[in-house]
Amino acid sequence: MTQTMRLYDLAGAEPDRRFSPYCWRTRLALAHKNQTVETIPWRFTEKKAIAASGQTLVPVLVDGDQWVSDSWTIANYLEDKYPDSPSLFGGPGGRALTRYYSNIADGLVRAIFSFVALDILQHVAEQDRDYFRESREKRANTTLETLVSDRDDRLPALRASLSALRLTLKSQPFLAGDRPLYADYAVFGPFQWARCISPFALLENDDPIKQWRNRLLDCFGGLARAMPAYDA
Ligand SMILES: N[C@@H](CCC(=O)N[C@@H](CS)C(=O)NCC(=O)O)C(=O)O
Repeated sequence: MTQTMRLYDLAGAEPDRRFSPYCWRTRLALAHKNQTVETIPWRFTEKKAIAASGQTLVPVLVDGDQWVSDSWTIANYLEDKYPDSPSLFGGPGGRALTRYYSNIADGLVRAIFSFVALDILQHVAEQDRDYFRESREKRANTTLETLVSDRDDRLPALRASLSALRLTLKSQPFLAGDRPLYADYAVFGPFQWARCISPFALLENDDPIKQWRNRLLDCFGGLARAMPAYDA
């Protein structure tokens, strides 16, 4: 009998508040591949639980005796291991192009962090609070409070920086065309992360990016909509 896959998935103080931009890509990739997965709520400081993956970050997928980490590696693993399920990339050219989208999405995580960093702190589990503050303040070289303090002033520049994404989604429902592929899930991750932990409205309601985000919230029976989140 095949075992259900397990996914270590970043959770906040509430076990259902799943807020990793990288884990969200993987959740949607698994759904796209029609794979059933048991998600395990994981906190930043629970490094021992994922030690078998040989690194310290989530997502970590456990498929039988295989431990796979890193969202891009996981997407490629799923594509290669389950070739009969719907493709995440739409062929070799799509796979190569999707690497670029995945990297763009990583950049978006870094950009959005400076808007929502303090909101994340409000939601991380008690045992993670000191670790989160110390590690992120060291990385940002400032306090979380200072980092977000001018976010209203910086918002127009963030929105303007998304113009290529906006223009694309103005003319087609998904980055991959009529139906989403992994490129959509990768870029969706940072927006889903933000709405899961912050009431701050990164996007205007009539922004084609927000409308695309909402379409992705509806995919797979509303999988990404079902979690605790803000309506930002
Ligand atoms: N390149 C990795 C990045 C994963 C990552 O940064 N995960 C964060 C959660 S969003 C994490 O596990 N952080 C643990 C820590 O900071 O100690 C991927 O794409 O999966």
